[in-house]
Amino acid sequence: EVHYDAHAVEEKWLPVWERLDPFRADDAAVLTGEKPKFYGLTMFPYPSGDLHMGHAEVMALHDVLCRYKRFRGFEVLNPMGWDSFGLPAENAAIKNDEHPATYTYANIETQFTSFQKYGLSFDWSRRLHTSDPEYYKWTQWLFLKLREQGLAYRKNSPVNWCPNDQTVLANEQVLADGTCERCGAVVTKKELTQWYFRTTAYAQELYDSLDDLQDSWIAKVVNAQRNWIGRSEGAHVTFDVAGHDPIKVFTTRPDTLVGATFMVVAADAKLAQELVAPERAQALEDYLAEVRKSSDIDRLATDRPKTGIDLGVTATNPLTGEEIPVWAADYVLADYGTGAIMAVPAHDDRDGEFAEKFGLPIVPVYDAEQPYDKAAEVSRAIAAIEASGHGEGTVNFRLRDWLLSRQRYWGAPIPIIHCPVDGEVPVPEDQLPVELPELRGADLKPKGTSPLGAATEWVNVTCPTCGGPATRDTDTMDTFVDSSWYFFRYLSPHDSTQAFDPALAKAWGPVDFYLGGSEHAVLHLLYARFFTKALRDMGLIDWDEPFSAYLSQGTVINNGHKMSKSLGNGVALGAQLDEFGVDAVRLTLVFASPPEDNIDWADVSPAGSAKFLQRAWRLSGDVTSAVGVDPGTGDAALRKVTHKTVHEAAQLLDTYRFNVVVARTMELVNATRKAIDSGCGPADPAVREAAETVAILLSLVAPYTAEEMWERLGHEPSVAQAAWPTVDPALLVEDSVTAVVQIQGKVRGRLEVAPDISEADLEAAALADAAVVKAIDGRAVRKVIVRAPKLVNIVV
Ligand code: ANZ
Repeated sequence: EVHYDAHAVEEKWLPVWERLDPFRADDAAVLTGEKPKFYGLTMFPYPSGDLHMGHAEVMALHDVLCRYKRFRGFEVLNPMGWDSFGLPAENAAIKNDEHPATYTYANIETQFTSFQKYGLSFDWSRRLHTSDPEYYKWTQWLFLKLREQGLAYRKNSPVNWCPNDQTVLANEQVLADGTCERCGAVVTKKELTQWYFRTTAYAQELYDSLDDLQDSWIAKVVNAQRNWIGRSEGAHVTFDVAGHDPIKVFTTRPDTLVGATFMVVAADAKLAQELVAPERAQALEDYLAEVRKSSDIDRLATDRPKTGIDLGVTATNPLTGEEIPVWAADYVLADYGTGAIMAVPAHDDRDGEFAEKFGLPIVPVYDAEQPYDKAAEVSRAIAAIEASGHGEGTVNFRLRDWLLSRQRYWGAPIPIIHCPVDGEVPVPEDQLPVELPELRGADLKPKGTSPLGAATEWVNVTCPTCGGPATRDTDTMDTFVDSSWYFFRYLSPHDSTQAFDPALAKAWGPVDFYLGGSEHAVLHLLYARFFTKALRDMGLIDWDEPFSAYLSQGTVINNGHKMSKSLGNGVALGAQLDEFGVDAVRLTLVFASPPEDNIDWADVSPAGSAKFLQRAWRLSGDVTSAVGVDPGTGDAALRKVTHKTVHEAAQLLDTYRFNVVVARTMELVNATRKAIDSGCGPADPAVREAAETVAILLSLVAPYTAEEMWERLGHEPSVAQAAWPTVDPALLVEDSVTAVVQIQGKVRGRLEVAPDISEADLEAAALADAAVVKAIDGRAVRKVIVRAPKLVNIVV
């Protein structure tokens, strides 16, 4: 028996595939409508190190679907590139004392080689890197377009500041425990002038259109998006203050207005400074110094002792007319709602604790023990408040604008020039890209201002408007900006005249299936959705959502734990590939579990996968060595298994149950082996049909083995270009089904019957069955209920 050498097979087919290039996506076929399109996208990697087990998993899973869609007649676009700007490269570069570009592009080459060896069906002609000037030129262009629309602006505000990375962080990059997503340091606040994207302009639509994604996106991600956007219905209510503008609050419980016995303003909101009585100003100052030390998460924690100070002013409760004190505290956040609340200590826990601590009055509005129709009462309260002219019903979102400025080097420069005369001036389009200055040998260590400030020649420019001396903006963009639109750039990655071709976007968009890690479930997806809606409103595309279907894969773990250096349980992808071969590793990852579940590497067997692949491969040898032997007549039982497998595989693939497809393929291999060894023999045409089907199904997961089988079966490469097997419906019909016979509701017998048996025949067969006769035991049959072909119910 010839042994199948995985590594030799890999080396044999790689150059063939490169020559055949079967995965290049044909724009013309889609533009003309000649073929239906399928745009499959999987998240592109950061070029930090070589590919790892997580990449291997997501890429293997995604490849199954893309290869399948190609078989089904779709023109498939499956591109890959690198998210190559950002902190990981910059930090590694600082550590190794080299330029981020050196590190980045060396890693990209390493990863590219690994990707190729891994046998994925990417269209490499569309490869892109977000750190290439030909890419970030258009990132900068998009920034300017958004600014033109009023969707990019600068403001001075307290920002999340990582004292370790010395950089600003978006809210999304601060973990639930108030630490930096990247380095774990406790995040503090700092006042800075920063660039923002106005994501809040789309809050309502970003929230509402989740309804349309409900069925095609994995549920937990839809929920994560909903929670992040955080839609609350309620009312704005205004409270008059003598000698001052009224205080406006956002409340979800306008029905409790009569119980609002005091107000609380965020201690760090401007409003607190404006309201405070002169004799309380110093107290506020002292309190504020304390508040600045704590994170938003701490401030909102319910179990935290309440702190605050009386601002020495009062406001009028518009419903009771009573004068109520106004306090400042840290449990009210400056940038949520209006930064001020009406406190209802009887019905809100935090207000309650605050009132107890400071001896403020507590007035119940209703008896919490009694039934209370909250929704109705809220509507009624809103109507009353509106009638009184003290406010109106409103919707509030937790979503904040997206802070995109970074004081780091390795990112796309913000294409703005600051002129003492003309203010903010956009870099003219024909001067894009604003290329990063090389800064060789410069100190990139974070200092709180951008290292680009040191590039004097680069910074000092003439103002495009007045020609006077001006300076470039020295901040770079958050890398999430780069990845918010990369799926557009894949459509024409080398187009030097535009970010993307609207005709191609119309033809290929939106992305039909997106697979990626759940760590990007909130941020990246939300930002890509925001960009898409903004581009639509600029008239550049005609669709509303970027990703029609979204799935996040599970994690590859080991011995029940996330792979980590400290646990020493990491599994190196390279070593696995060396030991078992690409196909065995891919098959193991796809077979291990449904795509969304974690895979414990301790529970799977790449050696078992390799063995199975050998078994499958041997079928092709048996078929060809049988040439010259008398052909059979087409073993009916095997043909049925084959056709049923293809039929089921299609349904399973359409619903992403890739692991079950592998299981069915294994069953088909077993059935074929049995037919060869102890059935119709290898020369029977049914065996060839089965072996060819195995090759096609296997090509979704184990392309090398499949290609090798396909060749041995006498076909030209590539199996990826083969036709998907046509299912003969006649072969799907079951020969028999099991009918259950019940007596007094208890199962007393089972019969194998024809699926189209008549009710009368089934009844007769049931009453004649020996087990049933015995169970009836001579009693009179009073009634027989027949549901052909599955059930007979006998009452005695
Ligand atoms: C009075 C009231 C009575 C409230 C009651 C709640 C219960 P969500 O659902 O998260 O939107 N609030 C408003 N602005 C705030 C801020 N900047 N910082 C902290 N808390 C703030 O929550 C809205 C509710 O949270 C609002 O409704 C307000 O308290 C509080 F029995 O008003 B409520």
